[in-house]
Amino acid sequence: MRPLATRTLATPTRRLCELQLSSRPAAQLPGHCRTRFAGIWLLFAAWLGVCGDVTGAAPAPAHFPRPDLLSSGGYALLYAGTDTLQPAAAQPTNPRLARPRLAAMDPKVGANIRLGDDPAALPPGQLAQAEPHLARSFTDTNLLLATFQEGRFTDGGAVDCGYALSRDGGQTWERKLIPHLIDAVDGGPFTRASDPVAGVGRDDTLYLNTLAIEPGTRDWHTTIVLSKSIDGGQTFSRPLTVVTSSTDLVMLDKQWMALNTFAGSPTDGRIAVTYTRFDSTSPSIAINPIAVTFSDDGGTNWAAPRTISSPYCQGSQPVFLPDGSLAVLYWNFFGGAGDQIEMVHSPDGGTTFTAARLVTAVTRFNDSVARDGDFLPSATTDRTLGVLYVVFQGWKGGPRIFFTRSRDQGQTWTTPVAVNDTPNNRSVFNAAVAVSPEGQHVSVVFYDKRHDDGSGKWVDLYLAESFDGSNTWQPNLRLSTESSDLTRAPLTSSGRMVGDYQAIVPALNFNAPAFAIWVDTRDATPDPYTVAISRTQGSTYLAWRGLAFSAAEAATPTISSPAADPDADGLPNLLEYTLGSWPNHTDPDPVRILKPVVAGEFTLAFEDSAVATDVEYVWRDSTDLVAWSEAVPTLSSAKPAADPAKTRLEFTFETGSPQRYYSPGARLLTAP
Ligand SMILES: [Ca+2]
Ligand SMILES: [Ca+2]
Ligand SMILES: [Ca+2]
Repeated sequence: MRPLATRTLATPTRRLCELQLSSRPAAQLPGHCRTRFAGIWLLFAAWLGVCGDVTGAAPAPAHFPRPDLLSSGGYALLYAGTDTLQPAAAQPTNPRLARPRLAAMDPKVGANIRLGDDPAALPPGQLAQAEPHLARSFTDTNLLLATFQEGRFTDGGAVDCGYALSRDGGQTWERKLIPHLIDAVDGGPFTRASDPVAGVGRDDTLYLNTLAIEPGTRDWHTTIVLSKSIDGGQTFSRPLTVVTSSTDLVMLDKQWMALNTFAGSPTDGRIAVTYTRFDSTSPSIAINPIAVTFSDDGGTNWAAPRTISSPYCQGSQPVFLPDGSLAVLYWNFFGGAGDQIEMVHSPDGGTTFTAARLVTAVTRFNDSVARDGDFLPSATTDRTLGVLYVVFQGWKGGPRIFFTRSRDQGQTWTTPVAVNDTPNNRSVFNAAVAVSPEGQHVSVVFYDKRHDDGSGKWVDLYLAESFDGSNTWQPNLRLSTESSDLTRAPLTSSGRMVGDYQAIVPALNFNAPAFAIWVDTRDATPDPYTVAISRTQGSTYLAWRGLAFSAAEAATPTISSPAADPDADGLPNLLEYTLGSWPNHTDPDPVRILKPVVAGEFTLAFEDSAVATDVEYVWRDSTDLVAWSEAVPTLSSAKPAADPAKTRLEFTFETGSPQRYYSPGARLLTAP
């Protein structure tokens, strides 16, 4: 039955269970560099210098949430031995006989790729993967790191967590179990594993964050661990302890990891881990607030955990913002509006937190067949403006995948909009969001039952996509070429387990596509699959204006027009947009002299957004800063920058005599 469980803990489990239940509870550039003398001219002479002079709370609830509304992983183990459990799913012997539909895919959608075979270490009959997550390198767009539960138990957790690494942009994957974790696999310290999260640091250190479970003296004992690889995935460290239960009456659950990959921000390189702390140490009331800890040394040492939410929360999502501050979103079961998503903000990246800010109230939706992430929002940010983007499943006249965003660090949020166009109110669940570095390409994946035959067991992976920062949404796209039969997944007490979450990483430019990961059952047992989704539209100034400015500011041309420079840093908004800088504070000089002036020639270089195709650069020069004329580069080039979201531009000018000032400018190719 449970080949790798070393102990049955029925008695304390039942006690704790009862306690819980009863205690209340292109830039078109430059390549050809059209230097039209029209449009918006920008004066950079002040810092560009003369050529040749180069410088360059809610009330306590009446009832504790039902166990089926709490999370997966460790917590479900609390109910082992009770009658809430159901037998394992039968594995069909000839599943292809029942396989429905082969989809014709949109050309932008790549092949569905299975991430390798089930590991030999898994017991026969326990070959289900679940709960996949995915991360991607910032420097090598072909490097992808996936992780997922391996050998899901019906009563919580898995035999192990596994990972898969691709070095060729998702075409082939090398798949292994996370080493040094599980006793029965390779002598590791733990018995089961769950809730895997992948991350890649800016230095390409690979991180796998796991909830590890072992029998304790009274109940199951939980430890959140971090495995890391500093050799590109050749080897992973022994698991580093992030935080461990102080007592078996405290169960850690549903952790999530965020890496600060924003160079130059005050907490650059910090790893933050949030989790739910199910605490039954008080005989009168059990609580489950969100807690946070962080490490500044790659996971060796961790800050003392602190509680950051009210007592009855779950589903935390930490997100570092470009200024190094930390947003943590989570679900509050007993907020002022009942079920609601909240956010706390830590300006110092994890030490001090604001009071909770309401994101939105939610009417919860649960799929009838699948166990799903009905209280797990998915959150992310862009890499320039620090807008927060959040998706979640809910109910509004039917099952919906909702989207909301905040451009002011969670103080105000847009009214949630449904982004699925599923006909007939068919079920949708397990939403995950990714957003492009400049913030305009928003990709949301979710399970969708629009192709179900009425049995309720068939799901597909679908995509909702916006190219204008979520102002408008494209028609949903099918991503899975075949429907998956949920009844091939392990049957937990709260439904068929393909996972409480899945994931997507964003496209980084037109050539580095987004990748979604999900659990698919087409090959008899649940398996992790990925699919690439190409970006097909660039960004626009208009959408940027909506993300960078409030509605009032966007309606004020002196603040938000392309030529305006509200932060008076010499960069008009149009260049703030293409360069990916921030229009509301001074940015360092983005245009640099690349080569010193020699023989009457010099080269200017800078990097701009690889997806801004509605702008062209123009140049002019002057000998006296008064009279200006068009300056035509003798040479211009555009090539990929070290940052895949950027293009490196170079313009070479002949200076002649006398000395001249040069002023780069840009103009919109389309009217705002
Ligand atoms: Ca499998
Ligand atoms: Ca400016
Ligand atoms: Ca600025």
